[in-house]
Amino acid sequence: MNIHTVATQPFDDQKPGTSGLRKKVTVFQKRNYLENFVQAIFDSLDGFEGSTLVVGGDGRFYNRQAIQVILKMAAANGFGKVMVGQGGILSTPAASCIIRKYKAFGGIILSASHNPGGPDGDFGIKYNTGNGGPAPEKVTDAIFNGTKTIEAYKILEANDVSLDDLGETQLGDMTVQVVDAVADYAELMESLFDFDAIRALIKGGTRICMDSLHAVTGPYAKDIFENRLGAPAGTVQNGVPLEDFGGGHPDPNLVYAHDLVKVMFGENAPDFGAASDGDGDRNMILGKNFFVTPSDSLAMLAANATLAPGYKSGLAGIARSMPTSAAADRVAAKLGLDCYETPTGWKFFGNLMDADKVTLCGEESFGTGSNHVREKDGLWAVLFWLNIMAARKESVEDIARAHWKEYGQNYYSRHDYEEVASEPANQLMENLRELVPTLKGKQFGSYTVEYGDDFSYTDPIDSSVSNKQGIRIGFTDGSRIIFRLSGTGTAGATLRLYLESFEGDVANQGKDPQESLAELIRIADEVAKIKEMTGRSEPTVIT
Ligand code: VG1
Ligand code: CO
Repeated sequence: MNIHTVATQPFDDQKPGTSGLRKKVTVFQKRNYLENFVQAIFDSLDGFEGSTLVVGGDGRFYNRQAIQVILKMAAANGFGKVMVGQGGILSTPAASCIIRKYKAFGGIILSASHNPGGPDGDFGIKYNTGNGGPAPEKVTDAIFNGTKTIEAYKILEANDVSLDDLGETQLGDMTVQVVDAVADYAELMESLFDFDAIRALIKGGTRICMDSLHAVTGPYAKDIFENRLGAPAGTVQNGVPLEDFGGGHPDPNLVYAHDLVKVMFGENAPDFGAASDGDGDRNMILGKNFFVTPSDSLAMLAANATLAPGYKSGLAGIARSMPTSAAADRVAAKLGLDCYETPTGWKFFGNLMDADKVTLCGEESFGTGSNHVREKDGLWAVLFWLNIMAARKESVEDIARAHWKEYGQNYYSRHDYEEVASEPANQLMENLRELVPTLKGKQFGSYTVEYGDDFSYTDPIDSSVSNKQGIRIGFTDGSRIIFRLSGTGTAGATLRLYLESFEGDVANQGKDPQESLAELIRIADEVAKIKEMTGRSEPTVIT
């Protein structure tokens, strides 16, 4: 066996963000850049000798090259086996499923999720622990510290391994097993949802349209919807994963999933539409001419959860990220469940799920999931909705309106100012950090400030503290304005403004959220001077 120890020098920009390390492809192509980070991951781990690592990615440009490096480094560092998805493909939830099912030591997922791909696009890498979930902050901190002092990495000198044929090959002392990327995941879905009822729904004429945005869910969606559930061929559109996502932006929102929006808001629209993101962990749910906000989706899944076989005995609790609307809190209150508020990023849900405190989790950014894996899961949410529609025999819009009638409606919107200059964006946040605690009691139009702070979270299981997780302004009627800087972008800064208000009166529900939230939008600009500081007259993306 020919193991090389290669001398290297640290890079100073390898701090993992909300979801792993994300950089331009050209940065990852720098000599030793990927290798350093992978070695830092391995150096942060104890006791993996001879054990199994799961590896796969969203199929974007550089996925295959990166996997070859990781395989040779895993072999040189002493792993016993790597399970890799066929063609190097694994959606993020499928990777989580495989780590758990085969009790792997952990996994490496190659994805920059919703960020564009291709030679000039983005690439990303993250480590998931043995529970199948994103590494918690103490692990990502250890990895980051490792990248600052690294002096050498270990790699096996060997030929590339074929990733296209199922089965096992040897790489030094390590076994590489190429596994079916879809089968284990699809079986897990069949165990949670009533596939017979969904099949009958589709057979009965309910039309669905699933847009995979040329990203990783294509093969999963085709197998599940078209093969297993009998939906007609063509139900999955943009279903072939491409290295550059066809030049698109694999972000399932009303702006970037424009093909789907055209279909669902066009003439003769299908009954149900959905899209998922680059790595398959997020989802957008649409009805005929109808958009379900992700915060509402979490609340509606929770309220109807017992209709799905996997959740028929009820939920342990619900968790949502801080900027996610409080719609889920209302359901939790009514069902007598605990509800947790965490910082943005799925890694904060892991401890709560492992301790069986929560079953469902969700984020406003089109991410929903449950304890079936330890990642958010796009197709899972789609199947959950179809299961509920089949059980209730109602349309998406009917289900949503009935929900608002019962629980009230949390009007919600997120405004993203993408790729603004970093310095003024940081300044804007600094200004707010000082200003908002002084606003208590202050009147803005019809709103009175109840509190202003920078969200800090203490994990209820391990007591770890995460500070500076977003500026909040809460009003006495429960409305909220939140400001955060994105931790997933790779150019400049992205400012996210989150707005929420509550409407209990059925006559005022279902209106345009931008109109219902207009006063809060104005107050947000008055307080943060967004236009002045960013030089932008309007957001890049409104959802
Ligand atoms: C965004 C979302 C966050 C999500 C994260 C990773 O983070 O807001 O809710 O968990 O992406 O999702 P940020 O820091 O840019 O706001 V994914 O699909 O990229 O794993
Ligand atoms: Co994603």
